[in-house]
Amino acid sequence: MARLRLTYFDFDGGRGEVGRLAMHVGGIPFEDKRVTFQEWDSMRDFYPFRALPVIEVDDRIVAQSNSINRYVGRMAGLYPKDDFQALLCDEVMDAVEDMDFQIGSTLDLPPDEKRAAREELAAGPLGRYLEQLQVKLKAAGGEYFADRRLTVGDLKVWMLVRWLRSGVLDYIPKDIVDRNAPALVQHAERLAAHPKIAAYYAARKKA
Ligand SMILES: N[C@@H](CCC(=O)N[C@@H](CS)C(=O)NCC(=O)O)C(=O)O
Repeated sequence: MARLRLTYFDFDGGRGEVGRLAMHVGGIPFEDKRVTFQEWDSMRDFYPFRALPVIEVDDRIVAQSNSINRYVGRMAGLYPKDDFQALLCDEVMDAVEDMDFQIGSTLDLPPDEKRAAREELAAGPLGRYLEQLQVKLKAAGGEYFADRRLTVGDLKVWMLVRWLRSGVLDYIPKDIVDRNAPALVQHAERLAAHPKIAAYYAARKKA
């Protein structure tokens, strides 16, 4: 088996957390390399797209979170084999990526611009995306987004939902998910209770 090393920032969330979590759930051995934002400042220029996450597979380095999610998802048994179910899984991962990009673009704005950009996001596209993700979840059977079982698509949506509900994003109401897409809250609770996911975060708390 190839030697795997996933590099991302040291917090429980974001674009790199899906790949890490998928490998833990699937029992795939890998090196979990976590870097501080300060370290990243001097590393950035050496990385393919000057961004994280990246996965190293033996001596090859590969970027782009959703590509990594599909790759590790296949290894971990968390990516559909059926082409149509895979399409459903990809659709929600890319929809979340749209939102990650839009929210990410506000992170370094000056306070007034940040407020305006986030209020506009919350009043428009974010609510719409959450509602549509809920529609997708219901169409797929209500419990998971594809294949009627846990996939990397579920993990990716969960990361967005957790981020929004954590309240760390000023000017984006922390109840935006609860108001627009309550089924995503139940989905989040379902994932948090998954035995392997719960064990992973319990171990992280103790570490
Ligand atoms: N499309 C890329 C986006 C990657 C990205 O923007 N990563 C952020 C962290 S989530 C990053 O590396 N930020 C640090 C920087 O831009 O210097 C992906 O999906 O992996």
